[in-house]
Amino acid sequence: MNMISSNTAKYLALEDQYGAHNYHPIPVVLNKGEGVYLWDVDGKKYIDFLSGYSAVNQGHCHPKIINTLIEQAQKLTLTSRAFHNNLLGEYEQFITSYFGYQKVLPMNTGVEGGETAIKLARRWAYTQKGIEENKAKVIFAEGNFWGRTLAAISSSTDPSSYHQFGPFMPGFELVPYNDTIALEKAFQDKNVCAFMVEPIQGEAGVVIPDEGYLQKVRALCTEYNVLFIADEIQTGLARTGKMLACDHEHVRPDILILGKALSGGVLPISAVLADDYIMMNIKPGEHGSTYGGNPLACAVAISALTVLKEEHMAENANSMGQLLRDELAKLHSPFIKTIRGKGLLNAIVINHPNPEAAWDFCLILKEKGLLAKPTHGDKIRFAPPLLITKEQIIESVQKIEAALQELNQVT
Ligand code: IF1
Repeated sequence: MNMISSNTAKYLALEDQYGAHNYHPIPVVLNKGEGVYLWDVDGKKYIDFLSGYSAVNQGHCHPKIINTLIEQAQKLTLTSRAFHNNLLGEYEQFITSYFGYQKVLPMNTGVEGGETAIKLARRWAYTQKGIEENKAKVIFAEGNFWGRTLAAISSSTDPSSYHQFGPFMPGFELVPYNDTIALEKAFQDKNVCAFMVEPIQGEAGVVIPDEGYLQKVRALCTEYNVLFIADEIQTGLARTGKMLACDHEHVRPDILILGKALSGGVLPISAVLADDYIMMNIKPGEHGSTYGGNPLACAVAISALTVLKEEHMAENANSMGQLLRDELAKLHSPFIKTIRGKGLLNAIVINHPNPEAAWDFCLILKEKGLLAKPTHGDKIRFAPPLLITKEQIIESVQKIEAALQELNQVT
């Protein structure tokens, strides 16, 4: 089932010997990407159903984004924030008007965006809400994932994220996801300053809350003067069929965190957006990062955001996602327990006595020319780039169907 060429094995051996073993990747070595396609070192072609965990929404090596990267890279890549550069202000104006916020704080990785949002919330708590210093609390939802830093894992309910990395960040509390009764109860504590939540939980296996959940979160945050922080790092940027997943319920978070596809998969770019009453409480020299707001990132982000709208990727994600779910349902496979998703953020839950079945299924999919990877055991994320066509969806489902027929024989 899982044939690995000697060429591929050579690359795997290098990583095994010289690299930390902090991942367990699908055994494929890729060296070229274009649109929805990836190629491995043996020239085999694949359809990408992971999209770099939603960092490659615009498709691999999108020509407009790559041309922007090349052009800017030959001019100026980094000034640090010790000085100004000609692109930061233009980018800040572009992205704040694109999403409708007064200010943006540019960072690099998604988790830095999360850390920044929490620092902004705590600072607002002490300077505006009047919470006693070092007493501010932030509420998170069970099943959340917002990165790998010590603060991020301090809010995690997944032992593989936090086990043996303690001690943990104080002032973080948890409520069940999709439960506004528990959330309102937590808001009775006057020291609560923010609720940080993913509109759809990605890592948990594409967990979609009830219709109206986000509207209730918005109303409760307003009622109790608690900041609504939306982590749209994975769900944002057209992935769920709207520019933001919050747009499905027409809610506006107080703090919006973006990352991943903000660069189209070209380099790490994140952004935290908020209005002045939140953003202006951090004074010069109190937060930042070496690469935050670098001119190369500014140019690439403008291009990546422009492409999303120019190529109507949210609309395509909406229609292609519905087609994918409909075609998967038609398979009536006994091995698929659940099909769920919004736009092109989807997952199937594998129904099989063998706990390794989802992994084995992804190995068979690889042989059929489709790349996906399980999350949390039995769930497999199906999240191709947002420019996927109807023909490519049909081709993908044919590969999935063939793999399902083979699953029976191998596990
Ligand atoms: C890994 C998971 C996905 C995220 C949300 C913040 C971040 C992420 C909703 C942090 C990052 C990545 C991290 C990467 C794999 C991937 C992932 F499986 F880990 F959980 F997508 F679901 N908020 N998710 O999904 O952004 O700092 O990584 O730029 O750590 O293995 P980052």
